[in-house]
Amino acid sequence: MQNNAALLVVDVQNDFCSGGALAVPDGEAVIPLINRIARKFTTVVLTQDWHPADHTSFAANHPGAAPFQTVQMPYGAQTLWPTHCVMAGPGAALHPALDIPHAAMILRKGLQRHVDSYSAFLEADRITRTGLNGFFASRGITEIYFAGLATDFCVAWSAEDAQKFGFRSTVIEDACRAIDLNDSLRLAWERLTEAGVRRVMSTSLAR
Ligand code: VGL
Ligand code: ZN
Repeated sequence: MQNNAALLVVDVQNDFCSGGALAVPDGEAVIPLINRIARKFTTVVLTQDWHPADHTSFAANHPGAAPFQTVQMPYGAQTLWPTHCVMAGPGAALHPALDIPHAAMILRKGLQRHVDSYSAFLEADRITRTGLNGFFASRGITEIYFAGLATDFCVAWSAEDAQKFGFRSTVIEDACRAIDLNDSLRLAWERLTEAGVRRVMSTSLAR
């Protein structure tokens, strides 16, 4: 892979894998594949969903609400989730089988109590930047490949934002798994295609 291309490995954390608080079906299946793909890239960044225990995306913090319900936040609709990826807790840790020693950075997102952040670039208020855009830009990265969990939430939002920030963005489909809530996977691919994000299988990646 060219040195202007980076890999973003999204939220491969215990809570999104089997036995986790918000387990993505077959989530851990992406790990061996991601470990192999990562070796093709000089620049790899990992993300961690990283919430305070009182985060407003947790159904438990809305009296009477249940997980997977939708509520209105000042920035728009917000799905309520089971309590997951509580900062520094075991569920928030990267999955122990993830093996990417040359990852340059780990970016944490979703730290603000009142704002969720599926995207690794822009929080859900669509204003607050994480700084990742600057990290990639200052290293001369122009292309970003995406893998991880979940296809239809954090991967999709990150890839769409990356494309909007001017990076040529590609989702590696077989290196992701989806939550697929209320048709969210189909809608995510529709949005990604509309935004100009490319979709490939890992077998088509150059060495
Ligand atoms: C995610 C729901 C809530 C994700 C994070 O990583 O896709 N999904 N928080
Ligand atoms: Zn989250």
